[in-house]
Amino acid sequence: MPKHNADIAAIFEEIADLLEIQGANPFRIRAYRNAARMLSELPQEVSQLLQQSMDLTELPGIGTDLAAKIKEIAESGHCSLLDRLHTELPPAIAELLKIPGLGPKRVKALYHDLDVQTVEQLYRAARDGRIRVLPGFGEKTENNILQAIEAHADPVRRFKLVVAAQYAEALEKFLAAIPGVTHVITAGSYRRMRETVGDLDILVTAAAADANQAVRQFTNYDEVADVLSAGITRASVVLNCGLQVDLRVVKAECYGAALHYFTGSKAHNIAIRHMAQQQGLKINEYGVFRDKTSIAGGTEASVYAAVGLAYIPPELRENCGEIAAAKTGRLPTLIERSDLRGDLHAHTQATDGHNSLREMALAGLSQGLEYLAITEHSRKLSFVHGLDTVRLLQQCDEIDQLNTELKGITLLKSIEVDILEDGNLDLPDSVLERLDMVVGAVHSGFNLSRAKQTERILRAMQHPHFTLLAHPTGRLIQRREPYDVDMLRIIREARKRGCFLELNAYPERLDLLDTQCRMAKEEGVLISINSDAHSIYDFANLRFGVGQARRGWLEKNDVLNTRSIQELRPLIQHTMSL
Ligand code: DGT
Ligand code: CA
Ligand code: CA
Repeated sequence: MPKHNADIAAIFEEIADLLEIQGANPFRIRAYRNAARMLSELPQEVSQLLQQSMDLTELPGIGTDLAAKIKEIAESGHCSLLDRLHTELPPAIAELLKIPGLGPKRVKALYHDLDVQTVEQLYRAARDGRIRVLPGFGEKTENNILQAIEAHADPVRRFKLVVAAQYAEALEKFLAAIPGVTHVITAGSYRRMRETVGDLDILVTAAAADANQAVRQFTNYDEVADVLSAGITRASVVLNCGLQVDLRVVKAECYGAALHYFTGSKAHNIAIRHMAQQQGLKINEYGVFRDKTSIAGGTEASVYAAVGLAYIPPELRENCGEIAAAKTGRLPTLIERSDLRGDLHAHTQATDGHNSLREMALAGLSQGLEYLAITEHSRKLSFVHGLDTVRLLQQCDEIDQLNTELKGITLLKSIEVDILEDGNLDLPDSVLERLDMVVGAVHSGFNLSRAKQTERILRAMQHPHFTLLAHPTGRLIQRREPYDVDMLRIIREARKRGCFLELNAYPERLDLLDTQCRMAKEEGVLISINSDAHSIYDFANLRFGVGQARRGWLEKNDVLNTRSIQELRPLIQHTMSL
């Protein structure tokens, strides 16, 4: 297939780029660039000139070698030189040239000095401060690179907390078994229970003599794909899955200071350091110092105490008011997993769950739950066999029967009823009023305008039987943005109607968001932390919901399902009486 001039020019440009990254003769490189420019400006297609048997060396800047290459490309569609270059250089390196500010010279330096071959490696190198030290780069260039990559969609994968947990827990176990290692803890955003994690920051304690052994074993861990750097007390690796892990080994007497430093957030650390400075103290990952004397650092509590603060739990460390609260004794006593006494959102195999009513009940019981609401989808969701009136009533009978047999856990009759686009519910009142509670959820029409979406949900909540709004924003982490809705109005309506909002603990949802939990708390609306379990294993996800709730400053009292079933019943009574 004959190539157009522009195609040939592009091939020459790529050849010039790759030659430049390889450090080829500048004259040779310039010849390809000139030829590319000439070709792109040539009014006549070279393929036609060739058909007319024109001698291409008559074109400006084209010698016999380039003429042969043009002919090769025009006739065969590819160029053997470029094919060869592709085998000599890493395939993704040309991608680097697309980053604004990175020409072949800089890519060459990055490749030769830092072994950077992909955009992802470039991002890591910039983030870790390894680029600024290269000749001709500097901090500003490094920042520009970082920003340019971040401006591209999804440059480097962040990992969902639940996924990061699988890798972190396995690694912690591996590290804990290394001789000489005493403490192992994953700090960073992971410890702060962020929804997604950029990389893992693992801290271990060991005596100075054992540090290097720990680092070496770490870099030899089975799943390590790439060692980015390795020193005496620290290393960075990338696992096969693409997750970066930074390891730091510290002495036990620095543990608290190091843990505080590597837990972050950066904004929190900066604010604490600033506070320390005002008190004539210096704070870093080795301790808190007055002049040269260490006054704290063995534990995190000692670090906070040294600057006059109560211990701040990691989930609050975002510099969003936690420091002022710690100063004045107003820190919340955050909810814990063991505070949860029930779960108000679960499915069975009657719709898209995998287990029977009985199996779900027994699994809930084994997870310490005293009650479990069964909330199948309603008929509109026909693709998951959503329940109609008849099937729902049938399930109610089964639950009544099962409740007479079960000990230690009560099943609540409920439904995850679809909120239709007009705000009506997908099942008639006559059946909803038979239930212990009604959970409503949006499963379609995500793109309604903010005004319409808000009205839709408010209308649903005004329904006399409505109890709880499930996954209130509809977002799926890294897959679907929240729908546009006025959450404050919804929260205020919930307050008015005596309804509740869910914090869905499904790892892909974690919905309500942390800031919205805080908003609900301020408005006095209780949140229900629910598993949305579709199998007996999903109750384990409640811990991620609790983590998110803690990020939202929630205390035991702010959470509906910390109540006993006796306390719960009057709260979920139909709101019709209001
Ligand atoms: P990530 O990994 O993007 O999910 O977020 P983090 O918070 O884990 O951030 P990372 O891995 O870059 O750094 C881990 C912690 O180290 C961070 O939370 C706070 C601390 N840290 C990193 N860079 C700085 C810094 O420049 N100044 C201070 N004070 N702390 C820093
Ligand atoms: Ca991190
Ligand atoms: Ca890190």
